[in-house]
Amino acid sequence: MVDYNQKIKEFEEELKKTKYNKATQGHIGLVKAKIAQLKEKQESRGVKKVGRSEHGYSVRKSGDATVLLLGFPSAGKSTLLNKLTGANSEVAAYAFTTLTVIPGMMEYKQAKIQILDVPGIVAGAASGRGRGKEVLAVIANADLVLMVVDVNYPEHFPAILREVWESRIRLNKKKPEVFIKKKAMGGIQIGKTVPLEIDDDTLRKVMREFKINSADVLIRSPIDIDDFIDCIEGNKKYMPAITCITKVDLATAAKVSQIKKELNADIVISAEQNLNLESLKELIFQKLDFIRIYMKEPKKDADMNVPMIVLRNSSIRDICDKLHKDFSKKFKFARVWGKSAKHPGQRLMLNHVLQDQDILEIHMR
Ligand SMILES: Nc1nc2c(ncn2[C@@H]2O[C@H](COP(=O)(O)OP(=O)(O)OP(=O)(O)O)[C@@H](O)[C@H]2O)c(=O)[nH]1
Ligand SMILES: [Mg+2]
Repeated sequence: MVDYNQKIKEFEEELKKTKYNKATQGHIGLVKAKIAQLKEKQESRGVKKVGRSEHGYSVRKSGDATVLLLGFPSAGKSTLLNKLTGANSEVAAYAFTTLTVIPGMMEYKQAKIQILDVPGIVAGAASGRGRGKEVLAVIANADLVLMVVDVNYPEHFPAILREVWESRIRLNKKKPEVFIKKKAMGGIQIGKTVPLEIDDDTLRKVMREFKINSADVLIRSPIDIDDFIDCIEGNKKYMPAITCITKVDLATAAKVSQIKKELNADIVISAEQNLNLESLKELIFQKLDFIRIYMKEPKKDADMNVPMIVLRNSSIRDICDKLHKDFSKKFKFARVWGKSAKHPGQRLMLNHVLQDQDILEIHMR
């Protein structure tokens, strides 16, 4: 059997030795493409061996959005969950106290936000250490990742980022606008609407490494080589994240602000001492990027007191699914007033994307 790990290591060593510049970028692109492919192969072999059935926790999503707490063992995730939601997840001074997914519900500004406490992850989690694979798989179903870092272990932070990256998740990054249309022949044509660091030659080399020899490529975002490989593979998930440093009661103010700067963290808290927990709630609310939709019944005025809280870019279908499990089956059409409507009361169908403060009237069969 091929030792993918060994090969990946060799290529990574080579990357470390190569300085990035105009002359080497083609080679770097190629090596990165090779690493990406080896990792995919390694991943698919792992799945075969373990069997899908053993994979993953089953968590039912509920509420208006789901936030996942991610951090090393003993970082303070369960303590934080309990404080934010009034849940009762076991807290203890030893590692791996939490062994499964513990949900809690945080109510804030009329939004119901589900928070999931999961086992701690460690370096190597993405390739199966601890319950890492299962934990990281839960992220894919969340709407926001809250990374929890113990102020006394800042070195855990880059390790978490690495595991998340390995799990095909890209944090705080919009999906790059790159469109690749494969063709049977004709070579690789590249169109760009923005100036790029990488040259066309490198892009072509990388694509050929992925066995794409003919394609029309349109690039509308300022991407780097890693972004481009992500776009070719097309299996990455892009989602928002918050970096939170906790247990700041255990460090001096000077140390806290130094670590905050080093990690470029969003907020510092102490769950135990109730420090900055309200600000954290507000930050979670902001990051989730909710919009408000007012429901209206035919021939009646809209209820402007209690909006439905949904994530930005929600469609009429998302609202229907939230109201009742078979609303979208019985759906006939909808009328919309507000920013997303071309004219007041526009007649629209399930795929229409709503905007903040739209008024929605659903007509059923
Ligand atoms: N001083 C201080 N201690 C804290 C704080 N938050 C948590 N702790 C302590 O840190 C230890 C670990 O806390 P947990 O909440 O169980 O940590 P966890 O991240 O859920 O750990 P695992 O479930 O093992 O992954 C416990 O002894 C907590 O009392 C805090 O803000 N300040
Ligand atoms: Mg825990």
